Amino acid sequence: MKKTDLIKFENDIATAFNSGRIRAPVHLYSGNETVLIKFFKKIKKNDWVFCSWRSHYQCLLKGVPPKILKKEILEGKSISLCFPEYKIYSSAIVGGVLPIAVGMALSLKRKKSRNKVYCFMGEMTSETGIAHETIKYSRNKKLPIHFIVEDNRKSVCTDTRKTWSQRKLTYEKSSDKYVTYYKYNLKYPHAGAGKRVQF
Ligand SMILES: Cc1ncc(C[n+]2csc(CCOP(=O)(O)OP(=O)(O)O)c2C)c(N)n1
Repeated sequence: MKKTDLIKFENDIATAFNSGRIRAPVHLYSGNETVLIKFFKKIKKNDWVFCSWRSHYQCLLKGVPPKILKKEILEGKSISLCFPEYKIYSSAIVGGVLPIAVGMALSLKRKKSRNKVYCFMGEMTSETGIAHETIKYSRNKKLPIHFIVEDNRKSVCTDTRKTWSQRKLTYEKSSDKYVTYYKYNLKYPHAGAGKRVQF
């Protein structure tokens, strides 16, 4: 899938949301297409991907057909998209997928599988206790998992660095076997597509 396809998909969802055709929250991506396309080149079909409420790009890049994805989103499932047949799972609870992703990695290790888990999270999620514990546990137990911290600087409308009085976030600039960090600029608001929609 190309950068322009990803952007077109999100723009299409934004239009559907703003016209009141989606009666549940949507969290759109923008500005991180190139980095995600490059990252997904190493993710194999049988690897597992775990995401947050913001997961349209990961679903598309993991192989979920755009038509099927759009249907689920129009039905109001954008914040918790799960497609086990494509090995992608998400949760709208901050930190919710992290222990599940670690459990999956532990299971893959016990089964001596060659597959891996990729777990995406926002930078605010990465500062929570559960993120610190799951990353520490995964490193120490040498689990087949990789965490990706996506920094758009905001937790809903709050500046993440101001919240913690911390100029440099814990995983900022991390790039090792277990954690990748990257920064991107979101053109959309935290949720929705800029127009107030009453559910
Ligand atoms: C346990 C829990 N607390 C609060 C929320 C409300 N909430 C949804 S997204 C979010 C901000 C998360 O920011 P970040 O992890 O940086 O991800 P982003 O949305 O910027 O991608 C919050 C507080 C929630 N979904 N779950």
